[in-house]
Amino acid sequence: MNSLAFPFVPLNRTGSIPLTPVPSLPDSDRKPLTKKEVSADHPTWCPGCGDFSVLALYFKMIEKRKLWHEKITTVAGIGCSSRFPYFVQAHGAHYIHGRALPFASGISLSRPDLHVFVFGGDGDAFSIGGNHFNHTARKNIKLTYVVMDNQVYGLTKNQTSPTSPLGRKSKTDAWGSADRPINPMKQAISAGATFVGRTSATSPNHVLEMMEAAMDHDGFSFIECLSECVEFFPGAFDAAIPRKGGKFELIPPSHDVTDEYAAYRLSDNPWPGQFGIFYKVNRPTKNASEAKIIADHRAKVTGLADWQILQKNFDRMK
Ligand SMILES: Cc1ncc(C[n+]2csc(CCOP(=O)(O)OP(=O)(O)O)c2C)c(N)n1
Ligand code: SF4
Ligand SMILES: [Mg+2]
Repeated sequence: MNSLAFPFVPLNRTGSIPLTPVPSLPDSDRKPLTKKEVSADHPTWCPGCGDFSVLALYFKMIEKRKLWHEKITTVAGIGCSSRFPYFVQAHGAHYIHGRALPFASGISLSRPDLHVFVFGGDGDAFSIGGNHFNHTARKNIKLTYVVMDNQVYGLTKNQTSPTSPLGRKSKTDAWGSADRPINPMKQAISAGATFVGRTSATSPNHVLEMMEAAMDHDGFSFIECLSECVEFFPGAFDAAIPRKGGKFELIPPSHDVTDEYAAYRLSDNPWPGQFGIFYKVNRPTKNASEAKIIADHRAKVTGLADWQILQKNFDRMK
C-alpha cells in the first residue's frame, strides 16, 4: 500500500452499488445481506495481508447476524487497516488518524439503535489515538473496537509501532526498538474496557466468535486481532500459527472473565500468549447514563422543544 489516505472521506462515493433501501417488510421476512451487497471497492491491501481475513469475517458476521445497512456503521482512523470502511458498502467514515473513537462515540451516543464498529491499526489505536482509547474505554461507550495489530506502521512503510517487539529494526529504529512495547490486553483492562478479547486473523472461526461476542456486549468491547503485515513484518505471528509450526492456544475454560487480576495474569503469558475473552464485566454505559440525564431533564421542562431547552441553558450561562 503506497498512498497516504486523506481523512474524512465520505463513503459510497462511487455510487456504483447503492445501499439497499429499507424495505417495509418485518425483519423476520427480510433476507440477510450477502457479501455482494455489503462489499464495496476491491481492497487495495497487499496480497496476503492479514486484514483481508478480518474484512471477510466482518461480512460473514453481517450476514449471519442479519445486520442490515441501516443498523450498522463502520468507522476507522488512518492506516492500511483503517482503510477498512472503504471496502464496506455501508454507512461509515474514514476519519482522522487516531480519532476514530471520539467520532464513533458521537454516533453511538446519538444513535443507540446502531451497532457501531471501529477498525484500525496498532499505531492508530495506541500511538496517536492512545488517549482516546483510554477515555473511550473508561466511559464505557457502547461500540466494538477491533485493532488489527501488525506490530508495525504499514501504511507509512515500516516504522516502529507501540506494539513492536523490543529489538525490532525499522525505519525509525535502525538499531532495533529500544522501547518496551505496550500490552494491549493490560492497557484495555486498566483503562476500564468492559470486554477485552484477543484473536488472530489466521483463525477465522475464532475471529468471528470474538466479533459476535463483542457485538453482543453492552459497553466498550475491544478486540486485539493479530493481523500480519506481509510486506514489512512477515512472520511476526508464526509462533501463533499452527501451520507454521506455532500454537494457537485458547484461554482455558476455567478462566473467570470477571476476575480483573486473573485477566492481568493471562496477559503476562509469554509470547504468543493465549486467545479468547480475557475480561468481561457489566458496568453502566455512558449511553445509559447520558440517556437518563436527558430524560430526567426533559421531564422537568415538559412542553419545551429541544431548541428551547438549549436556549434556556444558554440564557442561564450569560
Ligand atoms: C496526524 C497524522 N500523523 C501521522 C500520519 C501518518 N500516518 C498515517 S498512518 C500512520 C500509522 C499507521 O499505522 P497503524 O495504525 O499501525 O496501521 P497499519 O498501516 O499498520 O495498518 C501514520 C503515522 C497521519 N496520517 N496523520
Ligand atoms: S499492512 Fe502491510 S501487508 Fe497489509 S496492506 Fe499494509 S503494507 Fe501491505
Ligand atoms: Mg500497524
